[in-house]
Order: sequence, then C-alpha cells, then structure tokens
Amino acid sequence: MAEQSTYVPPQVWTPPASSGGTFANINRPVAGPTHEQELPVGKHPFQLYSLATPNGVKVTIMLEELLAAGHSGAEYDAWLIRINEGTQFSSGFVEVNPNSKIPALLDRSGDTPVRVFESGSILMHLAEKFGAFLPKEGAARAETLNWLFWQMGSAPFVGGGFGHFYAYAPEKFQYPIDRYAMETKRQLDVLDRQLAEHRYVAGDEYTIADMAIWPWYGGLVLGQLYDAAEFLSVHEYKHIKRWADEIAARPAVIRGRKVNRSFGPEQDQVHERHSAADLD
Ligand SMILES: N[C@@H](CCC(=O)N[C@@H](CS)C(=O)NCC(=O)O)C(=O)O
Repeated sequence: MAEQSTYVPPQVWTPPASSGGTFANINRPVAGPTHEQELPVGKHPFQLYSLATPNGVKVTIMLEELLAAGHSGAEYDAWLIRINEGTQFSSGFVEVNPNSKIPALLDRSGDTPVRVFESGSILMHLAEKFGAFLPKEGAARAETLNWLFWQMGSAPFVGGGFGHFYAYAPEKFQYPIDRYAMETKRQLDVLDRQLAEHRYVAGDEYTIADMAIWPWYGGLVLGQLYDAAEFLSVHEYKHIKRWADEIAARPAVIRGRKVNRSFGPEQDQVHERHSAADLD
C-alpha cells in the first residue's frame, strides 16, 4: 500500500514559499503579466512564440509539414520562449496568450493580426487556413477532431500527472505515481488498439491528430519522455511503436523537432527559425 501522508490541509490554502521540484520557481496562483516586455516580430506571416516541448513541437511540425507540402504562405518566424526564465509572463506574451503557456501564434497573414493559443486550436487554425491535414467533412473530419481533442484532454494526465510525479516532484510519492502510471498505460492501450487497425491515428490519412499525439505518446514509446520507457513497459505497445517510427522518419518532423529547442544534443538545437536555411 502507498505510504500515508502526514499533511493536513489548512482551512484556507496559501501558496508555499517554494513547493520544491523542477519548475517550482515559475508556479504562481495568479494570471497576468509580471513585467513589461514586447515580443519580437519578424517578416513572415506567422509569428510563433514557443519552446520545443511536446506541446511546442506539434506546431513546428505542422508548419514544416505545410511548407514541405508546398504551402509557401506558411512561412514563419519562431521565437524562443524560455519558460524557466518566466518569458511567458511578459506583457507581450500575455497579450498573445492570456494563459501564459507556449505555444502561442500570431497570424499576421490578414489585415488584422489574429492571436491563436492552445496547441490544438493552433493546429486547427492552420489546417483550416491551408486546407491541409484535416479532412474537409464527414466521418473522416469528425474522427480527426475526436483524436485531436482526445490528445488535448488526455495528455495533461501524462505530463502534469505522471511526468510531474515520476520525474519532476521533489520526492517520489507512490500514490500519485501509481495513479498516473495507471492512467498513462490505459491511454497508451487506447491508442495501441486504434493503431492496430489503422495506419494513422484517424485512419488512412496523416492528419493534425497524428501531429498532436506523436510528441506525447510517440515520445513515451520511443523513450524520449521522462526516461520512463522501461518503467511503463512501453514495448507492450507495438502498434504505437510502428506508427511512432514512421512519423519520426518524416523529414518535416525531423525539422520541426529542432525548432525552438534549447536542450538536448547541440546539433539538434535551432533556438530561432527565420528561414528554411536555419534548418538546412
Ligand atoms: N493545453 C496547452 C498546454 C500548454 C503548456 O502546458 N505549455 C507548457 C510547456 S509544455 C508551458 O508553457 N508551461 C509554462 C508555465 O506553465 O508557466 C496547449 O496544448 O497549448
């Protein structure tokens, strides 16, 4: 059985001086900007403010896929947001995303700039704008959106739940690790069963659902997230592995993963992207 906690919640919660663990220094119980600082703006129609976390790479993969498919209107400037330094709380960032989380996109392709935040919303916005990677109607469109929203609703249990308590919390607590490992494995099984019957997540076509799901669940199965492949026995998910390997080999995915990366092997880090040549 899990160890017993000695913590008794007080009548009214107040924030601790520090909760410990990775990212504790950027946690606040309030929203809004902490300081005045404008965001930089480049010359391309799309301005992306991001970092190459699983949520961030969804968008750089999409932009690179659009460019690879010949949509030259998808040219973008990608600016690095260092979330551990609090850039997401600058006044400029909060104007683009009041939720202070990467990725955030400014679409300057029309007369008036349009802000787009939440990675799922960004993927849909780009897919609809270019008529790509999202079937136009009917069952195929519904199925793509089913899986896109499945990812958006499910992955917080993997990242904020399992990943947080397994990799980032100041101590290893059995109760939350058991709870979120259970849910993470259940979700992996949901996906494995779907991929047993379909080449891509939503069917025969590669879509924004694959782009949203691959960085999280592909990342887990390829051993790229939380160093948890053995702990979660990811070898059990052979259909996810087959799919994850196929997506990982796509040239646009290889390019997109490098954009706004400020960690990992040096040769894979492209802090800012302003032209295709930055990735060549
Ligand atoms: N649901 C959001 C989640 C975004 C998110 O959690 N971003 C994290 C990095 S992966 C972040 O910016 N964290 C900074 C913070 O919490 O202050 C999305 O998909 O866009």
